[in-house]
Amino acid sequence: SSPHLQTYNERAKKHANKAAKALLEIMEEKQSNLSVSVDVTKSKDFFDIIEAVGPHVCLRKTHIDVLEDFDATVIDRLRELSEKHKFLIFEDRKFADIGSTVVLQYSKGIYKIADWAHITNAHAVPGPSIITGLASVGIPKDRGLILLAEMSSKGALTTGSYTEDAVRMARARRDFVIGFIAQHRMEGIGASDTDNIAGEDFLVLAPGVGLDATGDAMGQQYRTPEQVVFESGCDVIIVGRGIYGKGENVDAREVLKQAQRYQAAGWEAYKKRVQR
Ligand code: 5IU
Repeated sequence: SSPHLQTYNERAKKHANKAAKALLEIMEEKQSNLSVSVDVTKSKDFFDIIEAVGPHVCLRKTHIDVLEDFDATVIDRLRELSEKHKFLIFEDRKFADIGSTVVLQYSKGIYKIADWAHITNAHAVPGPSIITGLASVGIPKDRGLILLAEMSSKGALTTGSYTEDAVRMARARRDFVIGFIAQHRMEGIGASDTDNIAGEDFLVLAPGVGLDATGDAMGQQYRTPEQVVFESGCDVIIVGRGIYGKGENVDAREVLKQAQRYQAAGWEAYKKRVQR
């Protein structure tokens, strides 16, 4: 049956990519398909949020380059927390350059993303060479790549044949591309009769999730965990401001409360989806 009708555990057992396998196992174990996204600029707020939500999330999504007080200790602490609370780290880097450049952006510079991010993501716009480049760094480290197949923002150009081509690119590199940022399931999309799509299991990570708001002032569009996980079959809900609000002077109790609320809503939608 289609992967979204199987349990995360069943899928974990079959997945060949280690990062995808680990993520699916953590989701089942922690009963959480919630990824918290933390776009804050101060490392104190950044860590206050992670400490509060740690036990409730399977994945933590970072934009490491928005931290104003970044230094190497941030990575050490992030790693410690990832082990303590058992969540993976997803750097939402959205690589978009030619293969030889993304190799450098992924492994070098001040962030050295490949050293600590279990998962990162890339635009499909440069074509397959971007995957070749990132895979040359990521595969030896057991990393996983997510392609941007659909964006959540209003007027996004990631539609129709673009989305199909992104899925075809992923299909050709299933050892490294573990899924998509998208709003729907993607198995079989754009496949021809001769493509071997049996066993295809792409994780769908969906941003643009909110229980209280329908959007923001800059084109973000929100759907509920029920719509995203149950109706559209996505696997992971990515929630930012719905959990941490403005992200300044973080109120840990409120953040915890919201994380629990999203965790419960996401898990309930998943249970409803896989019940048979
Ligand atoms: N994000 C999106 N939509 C997308 C992609 C990434 O919102 O299509 I690709 C990111 C942007 C932000 C987070 O880091 O997901 C959503 O945060 P909020 O839940 O605060 O809107």
